[in-house]
Amino acid sequence: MNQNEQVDRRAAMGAMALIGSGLAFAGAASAGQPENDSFLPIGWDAEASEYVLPKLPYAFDALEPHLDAQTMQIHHGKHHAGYVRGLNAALAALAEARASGDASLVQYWSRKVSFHGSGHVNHTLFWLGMAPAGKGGGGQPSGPLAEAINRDFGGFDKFSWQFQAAARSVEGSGWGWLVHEPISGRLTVVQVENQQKLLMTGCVPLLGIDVWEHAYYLKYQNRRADYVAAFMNVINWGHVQRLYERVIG
Ligand code: MN3
Repeated sequence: MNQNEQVDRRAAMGAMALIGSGLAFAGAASAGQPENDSFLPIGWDAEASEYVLPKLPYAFDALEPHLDAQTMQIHHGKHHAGYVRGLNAALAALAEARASGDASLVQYWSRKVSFHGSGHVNHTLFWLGMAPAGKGGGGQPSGPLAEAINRDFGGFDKFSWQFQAAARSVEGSGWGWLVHEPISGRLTVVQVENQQKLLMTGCVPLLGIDVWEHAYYLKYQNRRADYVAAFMNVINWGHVQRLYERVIG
């Protein structure tokens, strides 16, 4: 890898930090630590200096019946893998575009880096935000996260309604997210279109639900609301709590 590519990768990582994913890369920086300490293993191979598809933290069928095995397999192995490939390719193309001095090409590939990079981070957080129902998945949060949810939403049920309503009503493809807004220090729910549009700069993503049709269509067809309701049964609140506690320090 030449120096330009290194600079571009650093710039891309900086750009993603700006859209609220800086926390995720804290996990990448601690890759040398024991595996169980790597609480956000974003797929990054430091030796090859490229992004890689992280392994799912459970079997493809572990989230049945809420999320079916075939959807999980295709979503992880094809869609998420596609964002990883797209990100690596876009970064290489961006370096070439900059070297060529063509500003419109630089803009084009910057958009691709933003889209695929966000896709990679979003999906990593999505997998980690789930666990088998009754075995780490479902229920309600506790500790500081529960207190913050009570403070900022008026209780878990009101949060749950807001989160599901946001996810259900995304126009087209996108995500519903629970985020920490660092200026006010409050939690809020936001919609994201595609992989990154509408995201407020600086917000730190804590829990996301993918509402692209590829996330649910095989099992739920057009019934997005049923998929969103089912997702509530597999939320890994332990993971979200650890993430939140690290964010608020
Ligand atoms: Mn997806």
